[in-house]
Amino acid sequence: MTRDELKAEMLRHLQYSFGKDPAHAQVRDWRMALSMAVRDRIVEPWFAATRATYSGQHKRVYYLSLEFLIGRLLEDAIVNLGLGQAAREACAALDLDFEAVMTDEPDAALGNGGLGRLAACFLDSLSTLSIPAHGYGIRYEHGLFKQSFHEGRQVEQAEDWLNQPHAWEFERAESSYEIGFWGEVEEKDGRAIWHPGDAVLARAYDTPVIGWQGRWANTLRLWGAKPTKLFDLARFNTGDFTAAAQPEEAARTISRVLYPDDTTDAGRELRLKQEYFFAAASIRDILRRYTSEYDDIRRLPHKVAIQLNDTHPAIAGPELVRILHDEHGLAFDEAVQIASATLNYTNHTLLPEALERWSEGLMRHLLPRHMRLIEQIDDWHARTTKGRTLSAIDQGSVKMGELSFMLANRVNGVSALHTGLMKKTVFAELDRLHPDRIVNQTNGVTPRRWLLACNPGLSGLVTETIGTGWEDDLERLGQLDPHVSDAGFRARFAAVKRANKAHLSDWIGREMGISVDPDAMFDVQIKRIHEYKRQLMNVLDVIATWHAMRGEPGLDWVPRVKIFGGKAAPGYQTAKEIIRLINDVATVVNSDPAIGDRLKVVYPPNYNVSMAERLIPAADLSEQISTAGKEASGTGNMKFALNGAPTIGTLDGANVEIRERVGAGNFFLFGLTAEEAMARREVPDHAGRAIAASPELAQAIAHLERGTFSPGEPDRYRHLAQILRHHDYFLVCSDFAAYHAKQRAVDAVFRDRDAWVAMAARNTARSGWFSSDRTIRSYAAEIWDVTPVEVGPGACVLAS
Ligand code: GL4
Repeated sequence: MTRDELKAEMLRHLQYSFGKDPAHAQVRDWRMALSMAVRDRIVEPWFAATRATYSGQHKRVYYLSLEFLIGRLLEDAIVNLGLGQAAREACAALDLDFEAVMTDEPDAALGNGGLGRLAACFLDSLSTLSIPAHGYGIRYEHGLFKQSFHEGRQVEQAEDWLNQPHAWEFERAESSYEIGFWGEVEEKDGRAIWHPGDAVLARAYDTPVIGWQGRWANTLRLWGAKPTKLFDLARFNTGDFTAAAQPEEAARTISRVLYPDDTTDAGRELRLKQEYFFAAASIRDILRRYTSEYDDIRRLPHKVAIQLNDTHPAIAGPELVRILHDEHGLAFDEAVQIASATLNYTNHTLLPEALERWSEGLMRHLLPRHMRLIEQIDDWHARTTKGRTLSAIDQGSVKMGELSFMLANRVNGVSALHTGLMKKTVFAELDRLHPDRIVNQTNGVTPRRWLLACNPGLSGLVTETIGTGWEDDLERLGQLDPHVSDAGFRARFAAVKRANKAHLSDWIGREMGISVDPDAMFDVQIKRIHEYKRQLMNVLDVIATWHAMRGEPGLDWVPRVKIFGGKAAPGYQTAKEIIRLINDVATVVNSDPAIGDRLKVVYPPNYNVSMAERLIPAADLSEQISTAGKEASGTGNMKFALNGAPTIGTLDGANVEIRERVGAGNFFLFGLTAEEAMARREVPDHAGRAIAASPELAQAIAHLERGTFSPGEPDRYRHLAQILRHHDYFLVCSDFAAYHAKQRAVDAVFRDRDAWVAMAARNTARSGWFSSDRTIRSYAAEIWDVTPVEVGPGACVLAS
């Protein structure tokens, strides 16, 4: 598509789709016009992919996830379709600022963090690999809350991305399913019939997901909740207008908000309703598609693989058994066998508070038939495995992890370390009963978004050096390795990073009014705020460094900009205190004349996917400092390495594999291992001992207690200090000295510019394995038993 064709399409859409005269069009109108023009190019490959799947009777993958953190879609589509140049030129020809048009798009923030973003990367890779697939989730009206800071404290506001038309979705009013809740189960002629007491409609909204070079497109189908009857006219006519609108309100509530927490079980009836709502609608849709093509329901596992993204969709298991048994009339055992040959479950965390449990009472009340089936599944498992000590029902609650495991063909962890820990801890007993069921699938990230699109400087250099083709074959980055010893290549690599940093400095200056030196080290920690991720240890290092700088202002300090980004779950008080502390420390440090440009703390509010795309290409150092054994994998860690930022990190999650691949010499390792961490917790007063052994740590904590960063309110950080001294479960104190010392080693390498650039470039060259294409190929081979559909080179699939 040429510039002129694209421009003409934009003008056509502006006028005929949106009824706007170019003379009066705003950025938003132009952005919508461009989106439509680009979207038109997706529809054909999308149809063709669907036709090819039907005609070839290919097996399909269904990825069920309560979160899809897809971010902005316009640039993604432009990049995948190779329309970058045409789009830039068309915008220029229309006198539009291309970047302003791109950044006008709201982030679709239908997820909290890594788990949701992983689902989005997987969709991208499934399309790139031409694997027939659907993502299924909820079309939340309000995605993750917007974060702002007031006097350093996090304030949450509702997010409203659907306040304006969403350019990428197609509403499918005809694809609606009635989803029941509550009610009774009737036993009749040996069969169970569930009569729900209430119901809502699940209506489908489809977003095409285009793969690399537009060769294939899959569908992200999100469910919106609607009332079964729109409006209570009788009540309206009596003048009770509020009551008349009540059915609509009650139903809509289900798809209204994303739960803003990815580590604790929200424990609310509404959350369970959301889970059943989307799982049931998805299962219904999957079976409708299957039965439209095939007669024998027993062959379901040959044509369908369902992946449960954590336990949030776990109720899909009992729902599938219910439909096969109650509605299709299969014997119970056979129904369970077919369901468990179809379903797979990914575990994303071992944190006890995040392992979902639902009270048996609530489950029985809301989903009476399912609770009965869960008991039977539990019995079936005990009967068929002789694992009688093991149950998914425990002390009045249903353990969704155990239930998902029992009903799965494969269960996977998301990094080698995490999978090993799953086998050793939470699922030890189940692993013993089913020794082949647990497999590892180390996470990955899409290189289209996380290198090609977000870092044009570096991707340009890569292409100039090794040619194209790496975009969907990321291991080719390995060909860069020999170039790292070439001083010319290193200089260009350094220039790209410098330009990205200058760009970010401008943005920080504009957005936050903080001036930062682009030649300082940009040290970045961006992720949800959580005690186990140890932002607190990072900020203690800032305090210790600041203290040392004040003590010896004459020393030749390596200038650093400490960048933080991330949201805390609204109810997580300790995390919110950490946020406030970072902001308070920033206030003191950034205005300290004794420090000047040598240390700055920057914490832009409302970290999201788009901000990550801005920060990662400009990072020098990647902070991956979780307590070993707690971060299941991490995916940010991969994005940083890919963009040439070495890691300072613990042996946790996928850090272990990153270090193996980039080489121990290109990774700043510190801290206790997972095993050592477990042992350390048993040592009496481990925190006190660590504090006594580290004057820097003792001093930093003393600053908290003295109110150095909370003038006039010395108690503000007493609680954090108490945690450090007496309840340091996440071993901040035990790891602090090693972390602080390793940061000085980082300084030393950074001082040697050439050594640093070589290290950074090796990180890029050796990160190819962390492509989500590799992850998806591995799921396809080891879990789903699907193969990519053959498509012609360079063109969209044949519409045969
Ligand atoms: C998470 C893990 O915490 C994170 O380490 C992992 O990378 C991600 C995707 O597998 O899943 N688990 C939960 S819960 N939220 C996450 O981000």
